[in-house]
Amino acid sequence: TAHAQTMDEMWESRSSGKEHANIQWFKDAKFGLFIHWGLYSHLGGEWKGKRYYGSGEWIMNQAKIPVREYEATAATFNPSRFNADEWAQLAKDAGIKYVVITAKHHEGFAMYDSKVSTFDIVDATPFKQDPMKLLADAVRKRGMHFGFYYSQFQDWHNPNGGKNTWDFDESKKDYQKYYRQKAIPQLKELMSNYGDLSIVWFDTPGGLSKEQTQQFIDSLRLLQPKSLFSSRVGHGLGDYRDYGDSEMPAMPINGAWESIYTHNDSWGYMKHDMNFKTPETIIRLLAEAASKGGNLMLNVGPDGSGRIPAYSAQFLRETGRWLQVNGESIYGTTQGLIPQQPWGVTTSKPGKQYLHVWTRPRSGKLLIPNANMQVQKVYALADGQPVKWHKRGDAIWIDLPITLSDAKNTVFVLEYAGEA
Ligand code: FHN
Repeated sequence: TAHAQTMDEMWESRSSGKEHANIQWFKDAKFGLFIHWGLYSHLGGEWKGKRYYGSGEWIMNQAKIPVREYEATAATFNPSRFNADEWAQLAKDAGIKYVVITAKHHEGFAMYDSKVSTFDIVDATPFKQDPMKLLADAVRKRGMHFGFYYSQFQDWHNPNGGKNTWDFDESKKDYQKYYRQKAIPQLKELMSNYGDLSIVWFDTPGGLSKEQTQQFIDSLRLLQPKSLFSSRVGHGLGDYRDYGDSEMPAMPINGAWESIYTHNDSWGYMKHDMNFKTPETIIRLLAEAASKGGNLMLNVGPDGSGRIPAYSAQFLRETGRWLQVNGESIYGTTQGLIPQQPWGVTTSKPGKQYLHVWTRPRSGKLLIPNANMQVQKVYALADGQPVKWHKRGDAIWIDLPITLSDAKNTVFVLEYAGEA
């Protein structure tokens, strides 16, 4: 009998069927860097002396700033300390494999040289340069993938764009006109003038039926057939599945997917938000996403002067140092065969289980219950030191060293023969 397909079932069937021909790099990548950077970064979560909390990139909406007043802030937006090579090198040092940056967020401001609107960084600011071009080149030069975020429906600057209800009457808006006059022409600019894009990251869909969304996708595909489109294009379409913001699936998920977290609480720069996740948290989120078969895309919010917050830079580098030693247990892995345990998570490569140990049991004995695998050896990934293990019934017991070499996440490799 027919029943409504759940989102999970829909993506399950998609992953067992026809996937995008260029999906494998994404599945292997595991670690992406998201960058929210716009006019909102210049405001930093403050408007007329009042602090706003939550998401800095929503300040125009939160403070109900009229379009004309918001536009005026561009006159003093001058990110003169922006350095594309520094950002790209930081990503590289952090072990990042792909970078996605906001070309236009809900505020409607283009962070690149757009001919479609003068509300862009080249025409409206004293900076007068196109940082996206520099960043795209710097990222690709270092062997990482590059993509653009584009808010395809919400546009608080355009009278026909979604969700500005303080200046415009939502019921009078012509969304089709917005797509025709702004979103599609701008996406075409981004997909024509910035070299090969690995990802186009859509966000908060609206105003299009499923058929119209498919047409929208098809017309853009022609420009960059190899580029992956995120699922937030809407209607269950797109090439890989994005979870909700700061959402990690509870169980392993088949097919290509991504979990999206931000480094502090805001996506866009917010002066008064210091709630940065520690390297330990970042590394464990990364390992957890990999253990369930997906990627982590971690966001940073550079400020209005063009600098990535010091804590983001420091903690990303520390994550990169961990990956230098332990990258084998993350990149190119698939979901763990051993489900999440009280001590941590696991990832897989053929014949190997990587045990990501977060908590050393008091007894020093690590339990893997219901393990049918034919264990051959177990050793620490960092230094290759073998560790003792034994089997009792269905369980494997591993004798951990007195101290774990890395309190954030110590990886042990369990090699096994035959089928698991
Ligand atoms: O509303 C946005 C938000 O500002 C931010 O860009 C996040 C990032 O995933 N996406 C939207 C909400 O899902």
